Amino acid sequence: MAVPTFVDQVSLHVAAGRGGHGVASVHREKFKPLGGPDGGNGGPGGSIILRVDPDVTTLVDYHHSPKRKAENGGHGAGSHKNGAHAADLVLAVPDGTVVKDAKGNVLADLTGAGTEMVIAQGGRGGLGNAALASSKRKAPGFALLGEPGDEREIRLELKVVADIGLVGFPSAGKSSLIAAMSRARPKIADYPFTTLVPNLGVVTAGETTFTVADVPGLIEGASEGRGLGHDFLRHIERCAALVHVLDTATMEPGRNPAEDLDIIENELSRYGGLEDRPRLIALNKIDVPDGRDISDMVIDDLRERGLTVFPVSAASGEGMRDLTFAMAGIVARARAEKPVTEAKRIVLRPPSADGSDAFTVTETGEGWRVRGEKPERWIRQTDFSNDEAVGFLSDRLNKLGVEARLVQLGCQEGDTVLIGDPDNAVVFDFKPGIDAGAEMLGRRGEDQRFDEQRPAHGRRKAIQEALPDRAENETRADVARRLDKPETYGPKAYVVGSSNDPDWAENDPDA
Ligand SMILES: Nc1nc2c(ncn2[C@@H]2O[C@H](COP(=O)(O)OP(=O)(O)OP(=O)(O)O)[C@@H](O)[C@H]2O)c(=O)[nH]1
Ligand SMILES: [Mg+2]
Repeated sequence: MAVPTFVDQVSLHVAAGRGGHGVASVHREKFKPLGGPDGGNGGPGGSIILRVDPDVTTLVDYHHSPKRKAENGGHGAGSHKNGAHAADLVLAVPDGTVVKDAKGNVLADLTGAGTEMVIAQGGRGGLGNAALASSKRKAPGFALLGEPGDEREIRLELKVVADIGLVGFPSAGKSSLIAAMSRARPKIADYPFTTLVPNLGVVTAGETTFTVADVPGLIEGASEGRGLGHDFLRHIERCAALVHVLDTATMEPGRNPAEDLDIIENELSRYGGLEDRPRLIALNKIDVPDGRDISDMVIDDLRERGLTVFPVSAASGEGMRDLTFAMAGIVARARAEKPVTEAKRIVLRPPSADGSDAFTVTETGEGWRVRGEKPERWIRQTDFSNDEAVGFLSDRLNKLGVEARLVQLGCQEGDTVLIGDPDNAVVFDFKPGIDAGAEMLGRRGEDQRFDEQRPAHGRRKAIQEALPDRAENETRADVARRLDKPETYGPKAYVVGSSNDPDWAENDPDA
C-alpha cells in the first residue's frame, strides 16, 4: 500500500492538559501547631498551539497520528508549593493551513511564518487554601480543583501559499518548467496526471525570489471535480499570479493552444475568485519543430487578446529567462501592493469565554438552568465532597447575582437548579437567603449551612449543644432520641445562595 507523503486535509482531535488541583494544607511546626494555611496552587495544563513552520509542507504527520494531547498541570502541595506548569504542545503546520471546526466553519487561516493559534487552552490550576484565605476565612479547609483543558475536533486544510501558480492541461510541461526554473525535482513523465500533489519551487530572478506551485493538470470539467480538478484548484487560490502553460506540441487531435487556454480559463472562472489575478502565457515545447510552428501561428492572436505571451522550451531552456523575469516582475508588484503577512497569535476561545460576568437563567422542564462562563467554571473547580468548598461556591454564585436572579424570576425554595450544559450539569436544590458566612464556620471542611442536609453531622452538633442543659439522669443517647428529627438529606441537596458577606469571597480571583 502506498504511504501518502503529501496530505492536505486531515481531521485532528486536540485535548489540552487539565490544570492541577490546589491543595488544602496547614503549616505545622514545633511549638506552632496551627501556622496558617499553606496549600499551594495547581499548575495550569498545557495548551495546544498550531504554529506555521515554513519547513513543513504537508499535513501528513497528522494523518498518521490524528490525536494530540498536552500534559496536565502539577498538583499543588503543602508549604506553599505550586504545581508545575505543563508545557504547551506546539504542532507545526504548513504556511497556508486553514483551520475549521468539525462542522466545517473556518476558525482561522494561518499564514506567515510563526503565526500561532491556541486551538485548545490548557485548564487553569485550582487555587490552594493559602490563596483562598481571607481576613475572615483564615484557614480554609478546602482548595479548588484544576479545570479540564479544552478538547475539540478540528479539520486542517492546506492551501499552498505560492506566489505563482502554474496551470494547464496534463502533460503541458508544468513540472518540467518548475524543474527548469528552480531546484525542485518533481516527477516528469509523458502520461497525464503525473503530478498528483502540488510541488513548490523557489525561483530567483534578479532581486526577486519567489515560489511557484505546480498543481496537477486541469481538464474540462475540473471545476466540477473531473480529473484531479477541484481538489487542487484551491491550492492556487492564494497565488498572486497565474501562468498558463500551453502545449504547442501535443499530438492529441482537436487540441490547440488557444482552445486549451479557453477551456482552462472557463474552469477557473467556474471555480471562481481568481479573476483578479494577473496572468502570463507560456507556449511550451518550442524545441519541437511542430511546436515552434504552432507557437508562431497562435502568438499574435493571443497577444491581440491583450495577453503577455512567452514562447519557451523547458527542455532547451529557450525563452526561460524572459519568462522568469516577467514572473518576478508581477510578484514584485503584488508584494509592493500588499505587505507581507506578519506573524500573529490567535487564541481560540468559545464565544462565551470572554471573562465576563454574564450568565443566563432559563426555566426548563428539568428545572432552572443557569449558564455562564463563571458559574460553569466554578462548578468545575468545586470539590463537592467538601462542604466548605460547596459553601464557597454558593457564595461566589450569590455574589455574581445568580441567587437574586433566580428569586426575581420566581424560583422557589426547593426548586431544581441546574448549572452547566445539558449533558453535564450539576443539580442543586434551591435554598435562597441563608444567612451565614465566615462567622458560622465550624470545623475545617464543614459549613454549618449544610447541617440540615447532613443529619449525622448536624445531629451530632445539636446533641453536643444540648448536653449542658440535659436533665439530671438523661444520657447522651436520651438526648439524641429527644432531638431526633426526620432526615432531609437527599442526593441533590446542595445549597445555592448564602450570605451577602463580601469578605467571604474577597480573595476570589474571579470576583
Ligand atoms: N520536447 C519537450 N518536451 C517537454 C517539454 N516540457 C515537457 N516536456 C515533456 O512533456 C511530458 C510531460 O511533462 P510534465 O512536465 O510531466 O507535464 P505536466 O504539465 O507536469 O503534466 P501533469 O503533471 O501530468 O499535469 C514529459 O514527457 C516531458 O518530458 C519541452 O519543453 N520540450
Ligand atoms: Mg506535472
